[in-house]
Amino acid sequence: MDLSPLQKMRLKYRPKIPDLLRDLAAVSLKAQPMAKNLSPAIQRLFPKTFSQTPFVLTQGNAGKARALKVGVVFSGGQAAGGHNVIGGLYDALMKIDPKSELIGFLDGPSGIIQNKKRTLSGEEIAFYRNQGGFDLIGSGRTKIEKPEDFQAALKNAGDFDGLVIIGGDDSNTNAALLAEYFLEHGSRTRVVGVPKTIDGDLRSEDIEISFGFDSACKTYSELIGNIERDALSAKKYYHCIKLMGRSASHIALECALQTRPNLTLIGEEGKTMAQIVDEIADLVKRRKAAGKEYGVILIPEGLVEFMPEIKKLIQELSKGGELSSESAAVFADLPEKVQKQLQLERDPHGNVQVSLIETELILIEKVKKKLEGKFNAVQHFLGYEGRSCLPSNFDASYCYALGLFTALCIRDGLTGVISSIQKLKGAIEQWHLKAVPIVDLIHFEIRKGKEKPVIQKSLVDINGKAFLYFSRLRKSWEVEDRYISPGPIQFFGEAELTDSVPITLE
Ligand code: FBP
Repeated sequence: MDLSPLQKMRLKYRPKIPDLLRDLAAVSLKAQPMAKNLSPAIQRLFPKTFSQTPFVLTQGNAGKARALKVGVVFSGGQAAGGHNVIGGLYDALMKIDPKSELIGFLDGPSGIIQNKKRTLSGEEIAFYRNQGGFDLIGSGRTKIEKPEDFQAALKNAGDFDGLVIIGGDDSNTNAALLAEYFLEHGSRTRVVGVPKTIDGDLRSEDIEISFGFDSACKTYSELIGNIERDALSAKKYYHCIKLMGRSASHIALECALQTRPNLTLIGEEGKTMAQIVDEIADLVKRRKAAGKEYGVILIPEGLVEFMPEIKKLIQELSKGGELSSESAAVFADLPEKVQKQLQLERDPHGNVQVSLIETELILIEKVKKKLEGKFNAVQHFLGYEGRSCLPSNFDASYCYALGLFTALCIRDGLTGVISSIQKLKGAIEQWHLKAVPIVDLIHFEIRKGKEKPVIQKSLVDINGKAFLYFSRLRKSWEVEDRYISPGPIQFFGEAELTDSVPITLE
């Protein structure tokens, strides 16, 4: 791949780092004892790791270090900043002991199962610093699931000091299961997860945000702002923009706050399809009465699984057999291509492939019918274009610090934990670093008809600060055009422009 002048300049960017990560030999991880109340089922599944406490990074001599052999894998969808996690890992390992080795497993978890790997050199990594994508080692969605997958992982990575899994909720569930398996089989390999996903749904009290969310939302907001300006200029279309973000509507909420479209649907509000169609039709009528036959509507891709009519239909379709009379009626009334999209295979983790379902088309067709054709809509999907952009300064620094910290978790012998950085909206120098036991985030869910342990997805909290702030403002954006066009991610200039954090984090 050749680099543009901007990409070349970004290679030289030095991410800011928290004060605690300046001298790695002068800090160490300290246990933070806490009362735990995990279900017996979790305790049975994770007998070796369920009692793990969180650890926080504090000043204090780390003791004698030795060379470490560490594997790293990208798992799942791309998210800007991943290469900086690898850069941070590599730099920390070299500081711990220059004889350390960082090994990249290729093309996702299948690389661990099939033993496809290569040692990463400093020169090679230098070419990927502050760049988007995961192409240094590739990514994939294979799930380490079958007994033979775990055996292969033990064979191929069981003599390492650490294995770093950079992934979302499903991949970090895998990290917890692998950590347990390695311990059970006497392996010294520590498994540490890194919270990645543009979806922003890997959140908890301890994980403020996953990396990639900021850059993706900034990229989408730039494009939404451009579309708003176009709508305001031409005054002839309703732009219906589906936004990536499986299940949770965090991306739609963040982009709405950044761009102020006329309507943003939030799946977690739990509206039915009929209610949503009425809401859009009513908006169109009210704007027409104000002389406006254009507008911008944001639709989260996960909405399709929140609308009860479609949710039920998807469930019945995936069970096979005959549809109930209600579902059959809903199905018959959908555009033919959406009917096919609803029947696509699930991904290896059992998720409905919502990015391939044209939810915006379902709504456009229904609103058109209701308004007797008087809805001049243009369909958009903003998805993959936000996952591999040049990372924002926030994601570049966040990811670099995650990489440095993850190396320390391995150096200090932690396993079955996920790296977490806290106080992210404050000064980077003051960020807190914590290793959170993954088992604490796990619960049971039905996937592909079976009960499975998974990290609970964090949805938009409709009683939370961010949503309440949005819901106070949104009425005033409906008929009046209060659009904001934030422009592209900025890398040079005032800190206010270059170093902003997501609004929903604030
Ligand atoms: P992760 O959960 O792996 O980070 O992926 C998230 C995501 O980008 C979703 O927003 C989207 O629905 C899905 O991946 C698309 O999957 P694929 O890349 O397999 O088409």
